[in-house]
Amino acid sequence: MSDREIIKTTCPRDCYDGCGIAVIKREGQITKVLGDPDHPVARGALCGKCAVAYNGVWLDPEARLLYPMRRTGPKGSAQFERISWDEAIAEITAKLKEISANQGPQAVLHTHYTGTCSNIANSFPERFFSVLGATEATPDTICNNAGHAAWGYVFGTSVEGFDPRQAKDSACILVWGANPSASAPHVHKHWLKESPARVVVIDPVRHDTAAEADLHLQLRPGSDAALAFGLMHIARRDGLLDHDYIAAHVLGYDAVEADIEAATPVWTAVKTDLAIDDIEEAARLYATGPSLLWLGQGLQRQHRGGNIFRACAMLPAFTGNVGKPGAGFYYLNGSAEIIARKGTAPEYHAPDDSAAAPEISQMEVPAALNDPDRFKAYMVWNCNPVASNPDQAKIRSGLTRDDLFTVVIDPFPTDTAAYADIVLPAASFLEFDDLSGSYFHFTVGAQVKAAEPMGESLPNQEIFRRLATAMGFEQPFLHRTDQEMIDKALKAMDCGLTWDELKDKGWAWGTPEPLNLWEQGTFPTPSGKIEIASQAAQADGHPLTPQPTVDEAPANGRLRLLSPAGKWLMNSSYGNDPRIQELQGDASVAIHPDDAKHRGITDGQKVTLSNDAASLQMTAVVSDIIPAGTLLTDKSRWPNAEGGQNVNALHIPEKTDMGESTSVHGVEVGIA
Ligand SMILES: Nc1nc2c(c(=O)[nH]1)N[C@H]1C(S)=C(S)[C@@H](COP(=O)(O)OP(=O)(O)OC[C@H]3O[C@@H](n4cnc5c(=O)[nH]c(N)nc54)[C@H](O)[C@@H]3O)O[C@H]1N2
Ligand SMILES: Nc1nc2c(c(=O)[nH]1)N[C@H]1C(S)=C(S)[C@@H](COP(=O)(O)OP(=O)(O)OC[C@H]3O[C@@H](n4cnc5c(=O)[nH]c(N)nc54)[C@H](O)[C@@H]3O)O[C@H]1N2
Ligand code: SF4
Ligand SMILES: [Mo]
Repeated sequence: MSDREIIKTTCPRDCYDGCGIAVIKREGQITKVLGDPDHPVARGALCGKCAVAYNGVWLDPEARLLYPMRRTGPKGSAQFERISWDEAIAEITAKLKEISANQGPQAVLHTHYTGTCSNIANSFPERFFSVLGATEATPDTICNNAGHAAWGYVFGTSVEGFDPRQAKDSACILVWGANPSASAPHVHKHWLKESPARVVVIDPVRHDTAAEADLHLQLRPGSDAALAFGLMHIARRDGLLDHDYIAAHVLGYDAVEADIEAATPVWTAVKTDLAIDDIEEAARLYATGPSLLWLGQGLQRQHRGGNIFRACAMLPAFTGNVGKPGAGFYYLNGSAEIIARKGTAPEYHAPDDSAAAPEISQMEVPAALNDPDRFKAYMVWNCNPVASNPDQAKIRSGLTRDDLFTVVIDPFPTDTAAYADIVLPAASFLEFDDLSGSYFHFTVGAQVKAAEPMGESLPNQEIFRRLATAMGFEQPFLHRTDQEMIDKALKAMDCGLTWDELKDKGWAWGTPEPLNLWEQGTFPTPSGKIEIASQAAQADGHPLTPQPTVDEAPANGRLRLLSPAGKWLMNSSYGNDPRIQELQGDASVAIHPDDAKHRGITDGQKVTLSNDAASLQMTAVVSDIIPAGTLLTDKSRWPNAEGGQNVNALHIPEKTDMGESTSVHGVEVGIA
C-alpha cells in the first residue's frame, strides 16, 4: 500500500538488549510500533512492556506533557498553567543567574540518569551544567557505581566486557546476580538458549532465567563473596587454576591463597545455605571453561557490593578465563570506551578543559534537598526521583520547600513533576534523530525521527541549546546541531556507514567480527595486570584484597527485601500506562513458606512492610521462589498511583562499601 511507510529506529531504554524497532506509519500517522524483524536482537518482537507502552502512553497526547508549564498550586499538587517556551526559558535562566550571583552556581543541583539512553539526549545537557558549574548528583550512584568502583581497581575499567558473540565458543556461562528474564528479555529468550554453553545462575531468586538454567545456586543474599572464595577453593584443589596466566597477568594470588584454602566446601555451604554438590559442580563447570562471567547490576546493590565484585573477579583471573575464544568477563559495555580503544571517541560530554563540577552521591540527595543553605535550585531530567530514589518521604518534604526552585523535564507528568515550579515537555525517542547502542551487544543503532514532537515538546538537547543561548554561554559545543554530533560520532565509531546508510539499515555491528577483548593480557591498572591485590583500593581505605565476607542475617525478626527489575516496568517508566497497571496487578511481596508460617501470613493476605523509613502495604505471595529470610517485590511503581508510596519509601539511602552507591538490595524490613 502506497500510504504505508516503515521507519527503522532503536529502543533507547536502559536495557541490555538495545532492540531495533520498526515504526509503521499510515497517512503520516504512527499506527504501530513493532520489533524490527531484521535486527539481530529484536528479531521482530519488542519486549512485553514496550509492546504495550510504545503503542499506549507513548503515542497518547492525553498522557504526555505537551507544553511548558508554570506552577499555580501548592508544590506537589500538580496544578499548572501553560506558558510559552520563551517565558519558561526566561524564568529559568533568571533564576539560575540570580542563584549563581548570590550563592554560587554550586547551589544548583541537577540530577539525571537513563530516562533515555540515546547518546545525545542522554549526555548533551551535561555540557550545560558543567559550564554553569552546577552540582551533579553522580548518576551511577543510583544504580551501579559500586561495581564500577570495584572493577576499576581490579581491571582498570568496568565498561569493556566480553563480546556476546563469543558465546558460540563457550562451555559455561555464569550469570551472577542478573535477571535477564526481566532485565534483558531477548538475551534470555535467544542468546542464552542458543549458546552451546551450560548456563549457571547464582541468585537468591528462582526467576525464569534461573529456573531454565542448567544449574541454579539459590544462595542467601549477601553471601556472594564467600561463595567466590569457595568456588576458587575447589578449582585450586582440583588443579583447575591457570598458574601460567596468574604468573603473567595477575597481582595478588599469594595474598588471597590462605583465604581460598580456608573456604572449604563445608564452610562455603554453611555460609551460603547452598548444597555442597551444587557448589562443586558450579566450580568445575566454570573453571574448566572456556567460560563467560556476567556480573549483574543487582549483585552489587548491597552493602558490600564492591567487595563482592572484587571477589568474583578472582574467577576469570585465577582460571585464565580471559582473552581467549569463549572466555571473558562482563559488567557493562560502554560503546564510547570501546570506540576509544580505536583511538577516537565521540564528544558527548563537555570537553575536558571545562571546570570540574562538584558532585554528591544520590544517597545524599534526600538530606541535601532539605538543607536550605545548600541547594536553591533542583533540575531534574531523564529521571523520576520521587518514584525511583531512596527515602521517598524526605525527597517529598525537600521538594515542598518554598525556597527551592525546581525544574522537571520529562515526556510525562510524573510524581516528581508534580512538585516543579516549571515543567518542560521532553520529546520522545520517536520524535528526533539520535544514535543509540546497547550496553551488552556491540551494536550501533539509528534513532530515527518518526513523527513530529508531540505538542510543543522538544528533545533534551534543543532545550539545553536554548538555555545556553539565554544564559549567554557562547561555547560552540553548547550549540552543536544534532546532525553535527551524529556525523562526528559515526566517524569516530568507524562502523563504515554514513547517517543515511545507518538510517536505512537501522543498525550496524560496532565491529564486523566478534571482539576478543583483553587478548594481549595487559590492563589499564597501575601494574598493567589484573589487580586482585590493589594498592589503589588500599589507599582509598579498603582492604588490599577481597574478603570472604557474608552479611549478618537481619535481626529482630526482620527480613531482607529485594526489589529488582520487574517484567512490566522500565524503572518507573510505563507505570502510568493503564494496560501495564492491569498486567502488573496489585503490588505484591513474595515470602518463603517458612517465614510466612512463623508469622501466620497466608497467600493473598494484605501485609504491612515496615522499617525506620516507612510502612507500606502489599499483597503476600507465599512462595519458595526465594530463600527463607528474604522478601521479593518489584521496583518503582508510580507512588501516586499506589496511594503515595512505593517500595522506595522503605529504601534507606545507605551507601555501598565502594562507589557511594545504593545498597537497595540490602534493605531490611519487618512484615506483619
Ligand atoms: N527499590 C528499587 N529502586 C530502584 C532500583 C531497584 O533495583 N530497586 N533500581 C535503581 C536503578 S538501577 C535505576 S537505574 C534507577 C532509575 O531511576 P530513574 O532514572 O528515575 O528511571 P525512571 O524511573 O524510569 O525515570 C526516567 C524518566 O525519564 C523520562 N524520560 C524518558 N525519555 C526521556 C527524554 O528523552 N528526556 C527526558 N527529559 N526524560 C525522559 C521517563 O518518562 C521517566 O519519567 O532506579 C533505581 N531505583
Ligand atoms: N524489565 C525491566 N528491565 C530493566 C529494568 C527494569 O526496571 N525493568 N531496569 C534496567 C536497569 S536501570 C538496570 S540497572 C538493569 C538491572 O538488571 P540486572 O542487572 O538484572 O539487576 P537487578 O534487576 O537489579 O537484579 C538482578 C538480580 O540480582 C539479584 N540479587 C539481589 N541481591 C543479590 C545477592 O545478594 N546476591 C546475588 N547473587 N544476587 C542478588 C536479584 O535477585 C535479581 O534477580 O535492568 C535494566 N532493565
Ligand atoms: S526495553 Fe529492552 S527489551 Fe524492551 S524493546 Fe527496549 S531494548 Fe528491547
Ligand atoms: Mo539501573
